[in-house]
Amino acid sequence: MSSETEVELIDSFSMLIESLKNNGIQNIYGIPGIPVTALVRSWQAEGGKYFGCRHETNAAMAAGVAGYLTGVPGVCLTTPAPGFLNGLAGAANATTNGWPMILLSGAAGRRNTDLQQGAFEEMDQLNAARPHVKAAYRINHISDIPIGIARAVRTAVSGRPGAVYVDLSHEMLTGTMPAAEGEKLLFKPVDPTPRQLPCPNAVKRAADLLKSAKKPLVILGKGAAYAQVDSDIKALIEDTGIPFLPMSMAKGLLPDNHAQNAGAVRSYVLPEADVVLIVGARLNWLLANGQGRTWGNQLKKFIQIDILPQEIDSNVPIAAPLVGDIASCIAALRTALKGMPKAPADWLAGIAERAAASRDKLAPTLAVKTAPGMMNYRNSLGAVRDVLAKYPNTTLVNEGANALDNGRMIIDQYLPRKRIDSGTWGIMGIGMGACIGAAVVTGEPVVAIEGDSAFGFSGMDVETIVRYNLPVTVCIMNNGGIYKGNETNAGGYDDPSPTSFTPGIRYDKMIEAFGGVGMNATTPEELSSMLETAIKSRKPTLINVVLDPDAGVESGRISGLNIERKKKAAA
Ligand code: FYN
Ligand code: ADP
Ligand code: MG
Repeated sequence: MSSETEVELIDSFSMLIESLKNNGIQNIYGIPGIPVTALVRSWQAEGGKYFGCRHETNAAMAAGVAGYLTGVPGVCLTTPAPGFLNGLAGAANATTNGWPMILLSGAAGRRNTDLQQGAFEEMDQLNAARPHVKAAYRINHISDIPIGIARAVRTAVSGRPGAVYVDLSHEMLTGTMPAAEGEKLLFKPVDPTPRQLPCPNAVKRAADLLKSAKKPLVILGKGAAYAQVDSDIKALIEDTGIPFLPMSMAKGLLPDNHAQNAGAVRSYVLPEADVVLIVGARLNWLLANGQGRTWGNQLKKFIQIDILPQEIDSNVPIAAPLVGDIASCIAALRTALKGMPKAPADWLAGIAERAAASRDKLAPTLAVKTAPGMMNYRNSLGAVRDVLAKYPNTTLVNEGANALDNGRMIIDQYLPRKRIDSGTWGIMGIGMGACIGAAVVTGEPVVAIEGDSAFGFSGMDVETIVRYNLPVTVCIMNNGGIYKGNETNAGGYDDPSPTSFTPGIRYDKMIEAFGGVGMNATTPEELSSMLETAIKSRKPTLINVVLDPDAGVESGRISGLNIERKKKAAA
């Protein structure tokens, strides 16, 4: 006869769920399957919100965007092997963009995996993830879950944010322990995103340099938007009277119609400026690596605010590095600049005059009339711009080549963190994931301006948008191809060209199949009224925007990065 008494157990699912909640995680994006299906059910049963997507990359993109917008890591949960690899693409994108997210994945048993014995969905995921994320951890035992999740969150949000991969080993997922012992291990981490104060000497050096400038310029990057110190950044810029140039996702940190915005004269201010204060932006390809013709072929005196010490001097020498978190650096700099005279008035006046001329030049191209079904990027996006100006709370998601470049130039932003785009890598495939993440965390309307090619990478997740009834309007800029829709096969035979799609696709029928609202716009007037109806309705809507197949240019504004075939050289 046994004299055993029963002990209450806690399982790994409960430990994971409680640990995520202790770290402020409210939403999970993913796709269930072996071995994590029951984990997802349990998460919902315990009151967690779950957004089931149709492709893991889109779920991971949603998580990355949610992390960017809130500062709390977005969480994506995948199944092993290919599911994990699909999610890893989104995690890598989040890391490259400096966005906090956590990719959790179920994994096959370690015994089989490490001996390569061929388990179901066997893959060495930890090592596959490592080069593409800020850190990769594996939790092997149920008792390590609280520390493992806290470690993942702290790594994702502190310093330069990024994605963290957490391998949920089979051994851990099947584990249990006495409930009383497990509960004792659960904890809420203290201050996961600590302030990192800049050194006073560095602040003085930066302030002195800025005071000496004749033609100062501030460049705002998405790090500045992420930092959520909008009013301090605005005050620094307005108090000093220095013109600012927003990187694409920093548009709206100060409104695009601000008198000091130099965005419409980018190619004038970059070479002209003498001292450039960079706030949360990198001197990568998007800023011509800080050198060359874009910068007037001269080394600028750069002041760079960044939380990552090794970002400094990554491309060109930085005269005044200011390493710390943006909130602390801006506060310290404002104190050090107290009483500084405003930036020279002729510099600002020259910029304002040229910017007005650029805007005046652009305006008539936005109002051009075209035959029905023959819109171009200018008049279609001009219509979008005018509608969105009435709904500044709307998040704009924007990807493509011409759709991206024209969208960035034409559509004004009025509020911070309301523009999400192809980002640091300049990639396609962010679209529906970004819409889902933004709609979930903001609760406000989202409008996606998608190249028809760009949309293809994530299009199936329109169904997710419909299923969760998210207030998303997707506009497909449909010219029937990549860059253009009218290219012919260079070989002269019958197959389509590499950049062509089926002509005349009705993408609006796709969302109708899922139960959403489809619309087909052939003129700017139609587009304008359909878009406004869609935003107001908050119903999942897709507008097929019919463009001239000849609209667009190869590679958009970055055609210089493309490689052409070379057959002849000057003798
Ligand atoms: C900007 N501009 C304007 C305005 N805003 N003119 C009038 N009115 C307004 N409101 C002008 C601006 O001064 C530039 O002209 C031009 O419009 C374009 O502005 P942008 O986009 O700021 O400048 P540019 O040179 O294109 O910017 C470089 C860049 C950017 C690399 C930062 O192109 C970018 O973010 N690209 C991402 C591309 C990408 O990821 N593509 C996806 C892959 S496509 P000038 O001053 O005359 O130059 C795969 O093939
Ligand atoms: P953009 O593409 O808009 O130019 P990047 O993503 O290249 O912007 O640069 C953002 C920079 O901001 C990164 O170098 C990152 O380390 C930095 N950063 C992000 N958050 C903070 C923060 N809170 N404090 C300081 N720097 C930050
Ligand atoms: Mg196209």
